[in-house]
Amino acid sequence: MITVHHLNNSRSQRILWLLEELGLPYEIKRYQRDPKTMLAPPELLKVHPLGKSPVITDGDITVAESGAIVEYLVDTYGAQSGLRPARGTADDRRCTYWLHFAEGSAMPPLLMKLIFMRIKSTPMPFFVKPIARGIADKVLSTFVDPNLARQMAFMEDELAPGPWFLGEAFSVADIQMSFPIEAANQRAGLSEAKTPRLLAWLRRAHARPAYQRALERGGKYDFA
Ligand SMILES: N[C@@H](CCC(=O)N[C@@H](CS)C(=O)NCC(=O)O)C(=O)O
Repeated sequence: MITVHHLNNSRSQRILWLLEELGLPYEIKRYQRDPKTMLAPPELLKVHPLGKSPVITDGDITVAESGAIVEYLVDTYGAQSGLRPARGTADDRRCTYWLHFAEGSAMPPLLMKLIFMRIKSTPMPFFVKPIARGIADKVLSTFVDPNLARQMAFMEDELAPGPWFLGEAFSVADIQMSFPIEAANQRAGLSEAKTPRLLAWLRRAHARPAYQRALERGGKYDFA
């Protein structure tokens, strides 16, 4: 039996989605974020030394890191699913690109956005506030926001052939890309004016029955 070590309101939601798309049986072991720090509880350290989610266990195999989990599940159980193109093809190279892009390129500026926005609203002594805010604004305006804008424009262009990241075929690339696009929608503001394809992609993804089933099983998810 596959066990998903699922942190509430987190990236592990997309692993539940993939499992639902694959129609595989699985169980969920739930972990709750600390409401103040938003960090994972220490019990997750018993599953993997980094104590982050998602992690899955499948018998005596433990797999961490969303992209690696997605590859493990689709390669082990999804040969007939059509969710990953045949290896060595142009579509496969494109799929692998998005599997890596999601965490390697898309998430870092989105995480920086979250952190620097939080710094601006964190309670602190009044005389430190203008300095902290000044630094946060500078990092946001000179580095984070321009990178996010370029990245969102890139993803928007890549969806032109649409409707999915590989064109006609829905794939694990879409599942892996769901978290950065949901986070971009929340933190950087997708809009009909600038990113209509990303918004339409998000609506299509969220309308999939497997996505809905994963939401029901996963519990409250603020990104949907
Ligand atoms: N690149 C990793 C990121 C893992 C990660 O940062 N997960 C977050 C949840 S979205 C987490 O566990 N946060 C809680 C913490 O850092 O304590 C992946 O894709 O699996």
